[in-house]
This record gives sequence, C-alpha cells and structure tokens, in this order.
Amino acid sequence: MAVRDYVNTLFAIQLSQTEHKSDYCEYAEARWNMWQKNPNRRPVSFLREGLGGQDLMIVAALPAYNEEKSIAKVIVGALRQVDKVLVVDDGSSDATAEIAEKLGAIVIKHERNFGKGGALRTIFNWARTNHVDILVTLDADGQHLPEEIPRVLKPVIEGRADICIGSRFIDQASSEMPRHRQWGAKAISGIVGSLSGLPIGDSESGFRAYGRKALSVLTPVEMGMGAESSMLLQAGEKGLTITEVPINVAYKDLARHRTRNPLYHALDVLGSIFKYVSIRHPLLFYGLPGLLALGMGLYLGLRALETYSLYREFPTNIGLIAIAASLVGVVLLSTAIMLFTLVTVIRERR
Ligand SMILES: Nc1nc2c(ncn2[C@@H]2O[C@H](COP(=O)(O)OP(=O)(O)OP(=O)(O)O)[C@@H](O)[C@H]2O)c(=O)[nH]1
Ligand SMILES: [Mg+2]
Repeated sequence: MAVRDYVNTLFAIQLSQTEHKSDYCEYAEARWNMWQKNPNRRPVSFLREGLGGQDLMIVAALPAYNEEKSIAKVIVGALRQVDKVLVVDDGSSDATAEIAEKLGAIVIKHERNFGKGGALRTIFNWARTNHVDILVTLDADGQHLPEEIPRVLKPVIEGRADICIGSRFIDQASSEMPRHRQWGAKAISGIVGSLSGLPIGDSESGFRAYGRKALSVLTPVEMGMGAESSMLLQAGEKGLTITEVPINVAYKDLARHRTRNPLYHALDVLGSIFKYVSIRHPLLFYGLPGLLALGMGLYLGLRALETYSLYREFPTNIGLIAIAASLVGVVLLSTAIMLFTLVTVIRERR
C-alpha cells in the first residue's frame, strides 16, 4: 500500500469515529487532489480544516554522490510513495543532479563533496525549514527498495517510535549482503546499541524514517559515513524512541557498485563513534588512561631511582619508559580537563 493510501486510511479511521463517517473516502481523495494542485501549501492545512485531525507532510531524501546510473529508478519509485523527493547532490561529477531535476525531485547541489554526513546535514536543515513531518532517507545507489518505504514509515506514522530503522538483519532469508560486510555492520551496531542504550540491530542502515521530534532535536555532525551511527548516539542522549523493521538490500545486479574499501568505511564509522563518545565523556576516555599512564610513569621512575641508589647504576631503559609514560599521562590528563571544562561550559550555555 502506498503511503498516501496508508495515511488516508489512518485518516479515514480517525474520521470514521466522527460524525462525518460517510464522507471520509471522498474527503481523503479530495484532500489529496487539492494537495497535488497546490504543492506549495502544506497538506496539513487541508486536513486540519474543520476536522482537528492530523495530516502529514512526508518527504523522501536521497544523499547522492555520482549515482547517475541508479538514481532515476529510486526517485520514480519514491515519488509513488511520498509527497516530495529531495536529492542532495554532493558534488557529483556526473548527471545525478540533472536526472533528479528532470524527474521532479527537489535538488540541492553541494559545490564540492562533503561526504554522506554533509548531505544528511543539508537534508535535515531543509526538512526543518520546510516543516516536514516525517522524513525517510534511503540510498541513491538502488540498494534500498522504494516500495518498502511504507514499511519503514509505518511505526513513525503511528507514533510508535521517533525513528524507525530499516534493518538488514531481521529476517535475513533474502539478504544479498556479503558476509564480511554483515559481520562488520553487526559489530558496529553492537557498539552503537550498547553505547546509546537503544535496541539497535543495524546502526549502519541508511534506510530510516524520522518523525517530527527526531527532526527537531537531531543534527548530523559527522561529515563522513559515521553520520548515521553518531545520530543514533545523539538519539540515545535525547531520549528518542527507536524501532526497527526488516528491509531487503540489493547487492547483485546493481547499476553500479561502489568500490569503497570496507575497511576504510569501518574505520571512518569507528572513528566517528570514538570522537562522539570521547567528547561526551572526556574524563573517562582521556582522564582514566592519563591517570594510568602517569601512575605507571611514577612507579617506574621510583623503581629506577631505587635501582640507582642500590647499585649506583641508572637503568636507562626503565628511566626512558618512565619519562615517556609520565609525559603521555600529563598530556591525556590535561586534554581530559580541557575538554571537560569546554563541554560543561557549552552545555550550560544551551
Ligand atoms: N552525499 C554523499 N553521498 C554519498 C557519499 N558517498 C556515498 N554516498 C551516498 O550514500 C549512499 C550509500 O553509499 P554507499 O557507498 O553505497 O555505502 P553503503 O551502502 O553503506 O556501502 P556498500 O555496502 O558498499 O554499498 C548512496 O546513496 C551514495 O550515493 C558522499 O560522499 N556524499
Ligand atoms: Mg550502498
């Protein structure tokens, strides 16, 4: 069922509980037609008229980098499901933006390549300024199936979650994802799940729906491929609710397949996670190892002095290790204190 039908059904149920019962189908259809004729007017206004009900402006957004071979099919498929499709062309050197424009998508072009996270940031800013109610993001390389958009949107439309992730790891019977990628993504998801305290099985999936609350409190800060994970860490911090639904992901027979090194991809994501958590908990991340290093340095220094006083011979190796460990300890401790102070000041100013 396309999203518009789904929303209309919800709307119909709502309406059937009111005195306008017999009019609901007609009204839903009329409302949809009015919206199509007046695309600049938010659909919410049509529904609110006289009903006090809720209508939703749903937008699908695609971060895209050199996806001319695959993007057309994704846009056409997504336009069947949602109100508008937004494409953020991240400095592509091919015809990605041109194709998207011709197909009726809203296109924002970055002058240069900022990375997937940079595109997500533009998408979130656009969604906020344009009063989007629900945003669904999906990859432009054809790996996600637009016909599964309603499935990903459903929990958010029904208000059961602030974010719904299309997970590649529930019901994996038809998964085409290579084994080594599955292991990597599952390991990262385990880390993100335990750090955020949220029930996350696939933190790397770009196929997600974000409700109004998520759109207003989340800001993609990471520029690279770690943006999705770090947004889930933010979601945990802000107390958002998350759910997952199974999706299919295509790897075979894609128009193009990226040759991005999976190890580089994983390191990019892990680096973002580390950065995010270390800034939030500087005393734990820098202070604790700093204390340990300083303690080790002092201990070895004392042992070296003891040896010298007993045998009148200084153990140069131990002495050097003691100095190095103490220096590392001092640097880490100062970093911890500086970051802690900065983070506290920034939090207080918010
Ligand atoms: N805006 C932007 N999008 C990007 C960039 N790199 C990748 N993307 C988009 O992000 C989506 C996913 O990128 P992929 O490289 O396929 O990453 P992936 O799906 O996690 O990894 P694979 O398993 O190798 O397919 C696609 O829609 C890409 O066009 C980038 O530098 N900027
Ligand atoms: Mg991909």
